[in-house]
Amino acid sequence: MNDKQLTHISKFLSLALRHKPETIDIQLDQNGWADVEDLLEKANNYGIMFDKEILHHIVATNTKKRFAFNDTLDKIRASQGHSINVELGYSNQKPPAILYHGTGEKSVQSILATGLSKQNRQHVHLSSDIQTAIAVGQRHGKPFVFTVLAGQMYEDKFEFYIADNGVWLTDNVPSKYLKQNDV
Ligand code: HQG
Repeated sequence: MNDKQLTHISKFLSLALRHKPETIDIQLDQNGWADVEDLLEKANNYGIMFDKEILHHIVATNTKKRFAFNDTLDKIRASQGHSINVELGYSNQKPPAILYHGTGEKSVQSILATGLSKQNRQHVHLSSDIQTAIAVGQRHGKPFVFTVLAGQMYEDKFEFYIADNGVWLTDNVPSKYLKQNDV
């Protein structure tokens, strides 16, 4: 299987495990886990052909480590990025003093006016390195990176979580904690 085919399956997994499990008639439990056998069977019925070996390969090699198995390897979930309501079970954790958020230049004024909000997802997504933020911003056109005063927010009792793949999550970022960066 070539890289293009693997990316296609990975995107399909993001759809099924983060946004629309009903597309292939699978169910996620309250913590976002899907049964691996069920996922494989329903995906194949839907015409997306891959087996357990390929699934393990994708989970292991995915650049952003988007997916994770449970300890017994019979369940799989997305580590973050959901639009559907799941309880990922990450505990509140002290973030680094500074985190970054990449966005499109067209959203900057609105973000300055109302702060960062989670839009369709379950959290606002932040990264500890600026390169990741630039790459995330590029998905939205000309990229723009905000510095987020995460340490100060934490002192002010905002909660932060770190997903299994290292992405930092929080509920919202009021604009007073944002600084602008030109990239
Ligand atoms: C923006 C990808 C106007 C926000 C990435 C972002 C990430 C506002 C967009 C993960 C706003 C939402 C998430 C406000 C926030 N006014 N715009 N008040 N507040 N926004 O895709 O952070 O590849 O839901 O800046 O790598 O871009 O899918 O969030 O531009 O980790 O694994 O609203 O998705 O990971 O866009 O990306 P998104 P995101 P994957």
